[in-house]
Amino acid sequence: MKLREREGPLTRELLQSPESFGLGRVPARLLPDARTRTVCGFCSTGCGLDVHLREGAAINLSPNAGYPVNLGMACPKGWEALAPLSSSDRATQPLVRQGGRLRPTSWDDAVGTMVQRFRAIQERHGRESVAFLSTGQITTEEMAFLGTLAKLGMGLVHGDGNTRQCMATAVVAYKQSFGFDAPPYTYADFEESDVIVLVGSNLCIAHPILWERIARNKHRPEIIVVDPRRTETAMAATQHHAIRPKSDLPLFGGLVRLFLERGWIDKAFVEAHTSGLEALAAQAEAFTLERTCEATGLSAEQLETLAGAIHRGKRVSFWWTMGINQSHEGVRAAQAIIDLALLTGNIGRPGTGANSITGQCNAMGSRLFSNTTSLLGGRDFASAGDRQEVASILGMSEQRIPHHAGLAYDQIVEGILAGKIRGLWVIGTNPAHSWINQHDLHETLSRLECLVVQDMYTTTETAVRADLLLPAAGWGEKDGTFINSERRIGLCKKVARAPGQALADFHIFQLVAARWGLGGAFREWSSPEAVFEILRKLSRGRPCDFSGVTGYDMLDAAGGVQWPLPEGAPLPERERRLFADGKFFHADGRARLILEASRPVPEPTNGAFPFVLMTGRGSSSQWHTQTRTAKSPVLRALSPQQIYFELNPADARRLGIEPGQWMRVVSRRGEVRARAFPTHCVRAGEIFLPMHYAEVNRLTLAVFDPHSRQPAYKACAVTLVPEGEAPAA
Ligand SMILES: Nc1nc2c(c(=O)[nH]1)N[C@H]1C(S)=C(S)[C@@H](COP(=O)(O)OP(=O)(O)OC[C@H]3O[C@@H](n4cnc5c(=O)[nH]c(N)nc54)[C@H](O)[C@@H]3O)O[C@H]1N2
Ligand SMILES: Nc1nc2c(c(=O)[nH]1)N[C@H]1C(S)=C(S)[C@@H](COP(=O)(O)OP(=O)(O)OC[C@H]3O[C@@H](n4cnc5c(=O)[nH]c(N)nc54)[C@H](O)[C@@H]3O)O[C@H]1N2
Ligand code: SF4
Ligand SMILES: [Mo]
Repeated sequence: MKLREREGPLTRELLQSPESFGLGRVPARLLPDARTRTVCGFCSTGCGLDVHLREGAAINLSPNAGYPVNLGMACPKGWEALAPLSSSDRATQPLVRQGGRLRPTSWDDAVGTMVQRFRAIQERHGRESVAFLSTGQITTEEMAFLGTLAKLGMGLVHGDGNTRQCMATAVVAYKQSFGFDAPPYTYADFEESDVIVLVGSNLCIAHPILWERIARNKHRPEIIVVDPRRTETAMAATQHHAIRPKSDLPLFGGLVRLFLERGWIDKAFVEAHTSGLEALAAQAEAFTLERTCEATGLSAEQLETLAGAIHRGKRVSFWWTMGINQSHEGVRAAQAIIDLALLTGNIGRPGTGANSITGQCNAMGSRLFSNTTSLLGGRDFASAGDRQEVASILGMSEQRIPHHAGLAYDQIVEGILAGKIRGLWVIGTNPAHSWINQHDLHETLSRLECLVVQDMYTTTETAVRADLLLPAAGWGEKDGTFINSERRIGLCKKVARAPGQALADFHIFQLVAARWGLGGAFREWSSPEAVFEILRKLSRGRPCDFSGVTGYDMLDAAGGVQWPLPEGAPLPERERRLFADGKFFHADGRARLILEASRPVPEPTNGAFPFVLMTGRGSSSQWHTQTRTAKSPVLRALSPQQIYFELNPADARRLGIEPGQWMRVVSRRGEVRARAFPTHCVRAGEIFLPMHYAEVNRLTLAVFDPHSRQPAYKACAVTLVPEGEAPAA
């Protein structure tokens, strides 16, 4: 093959190696029954899937019955996980922009060009002028490789992930409250609770198998949903409290005050295991019943019903997702939920917890090992001790490690606008669709001197803007581990051959390292399992210690292992939760009670923009920007193909809007055409648009939580205009 003849030795080796490229050799563990277990590559539930193989290649799959997560169940995306791999728009060879068009080139040329351009930019504008944006959807081994290569090798200072759009709020809330980013629960808690409080979390759509776990609860639980919308989950609940958008902090602050006032707290637990009660009580003063009712729109009776259920519960679990995280005050809202769990002693016991449910298959891996917000292993870039520890484990100089975390996603975008960042490497995320305030972002990306995009497809909104496109293998085409929401490390296996010359991200990082002249520094990073060994070492002694996981075979045999599992600890039980001993990760072992005053929403509605726009997941068959799920005919058949917005039938009647009518949804930043879907799921004055359609983020407002810098995708002001008319001034 001509292209291959032009490749350098490492590239040639990778392109010929059956392990990385083809399926020439079938790992021994796959042979006997022509079926192997892997974990799903979509959501953070982390279901176990059996892949059925013929001659070593996947032909079909079914949910694994023995896996402790999904117990034989899978959602439509899991069942269809193989479909996106064979799509015709797969990136099969590196592409480089020449004369305005992307043209095929060799791996050697592509990686050479990337290295040469990034180096040139760094030489002209300083090390900080090249940054990366990565993802919660590659393996932990790949994330660690990328973060270490970029920051300790290539000297990049700034790098962030799409987890900023997603989990940053929960991370900061946990770090401040518990002393470490540690979701405490295990999925069995869904089955053990007698009261389940779901806040801004639409499990039926976003985590269907976790909803199935609730359905297995034998304690006839009270299921309480706090969500402005009457979602599929709210419909199935026993209580639904439709609060005003972004009034979660007033609500939970109000509950904290009420519980303190009535003495509905677990005094012994609070005294022994928390600090900050006095300051909490002082802050809680402001959250009066009147204010809570006014801010949330709930009546005093509704609040009483909610509070009473939590108070009477013996095992109360609180769960939250994007309704909380994507907010201008998400961190403090999450902490108010944590406060309530701590005050009532609902933590560390079966069926309890202040539990953030994460989003992507490996968001949890990224939280620990992407080397973006925190230094490898959940450490702190600013701590000399932490830097020293990492340097000695990696056998690299401490001087190479930046002394601060670097810019957050929005600051990287600002940096491009300001001309400080001129080169960007985007891996496994599609910001041109998913980032907030899209119009500005598209303009911003066009200012880059060099945009490198590493993706499975050539057609994503971001890939089409690339100067250089690196074709990546996807889930199922490579080995590695994911960490799910309940901290379970699961093994992903290569069951299909990547098309054309596409390479696993792992191997692309190897090529970049070699070409950058770092081959020696990364000699030990020779395979995913070798890197897993390095990660084990990096985890040792940390709260996330999994040094007791001896390797991939153990993960495979055990059905995944939850961290922590220190070396020498007994073989894992099926389920584990944190804080059973009441000891938290702050130096004094105590959890912090943190409450702050609520702030007004940044963009309130007014006469010109009278509707609050919320965005989020639309169906269980659509994944994010749909680069993968839209490739499956089955998933396409299960979800609306045209963009639509939900509005209340009363609003539709008042404005004379017919079901299915095309309307313009207009915000101060832009507009989209979408079809009206009148439904009582949203209240009058509120609108919901699924995030899966490319134009949605034209409308959203670039507002961020000040502590987590997570975008507030779930509230901005819009108006509705019939096609052909101008918005009222
Ligand atoms: N099918 C499918 N599943 C997915 C994904 C997908 O794209 N498709 N993505 C995965 C990822 S990465 C993530 S992060 C998760 C997200 O999972 P979820 O967070 O459950 O999903 P969302 O629809 O974004 O938001 C949840 C709910 O928040 C509500 N909400 C909006 N504003 C507020 C508010 O102010 N307060 C409260 N209490 N609620 C509010 C919305 O009405 C919505 O019902 O899903 C994961 N699972
Ligand atoms: N309006 C609005 N916007 C939102 C949200 C919202 O609720 N409302 N939610 C936000 C949230 S929570 C999230 S998580 C983000 C998600 O936003 P994105 O990360 O932009 O969404 P994805 O479609 O998952 O993009 C993943 C990309 O990686 C590629 N890919 C998949 N697997 C691999 C792989 O193994 N290697 C490589 N190199 N590439 C791969 C896919 O083809 C795709 O292009 O969206 C955010 N945006
Ligand atoms: S619930 Fe999540 S992990 Fe399970 S099959 Fe569906 S997408 Fe995959
Ligand atoms: Mo997410």
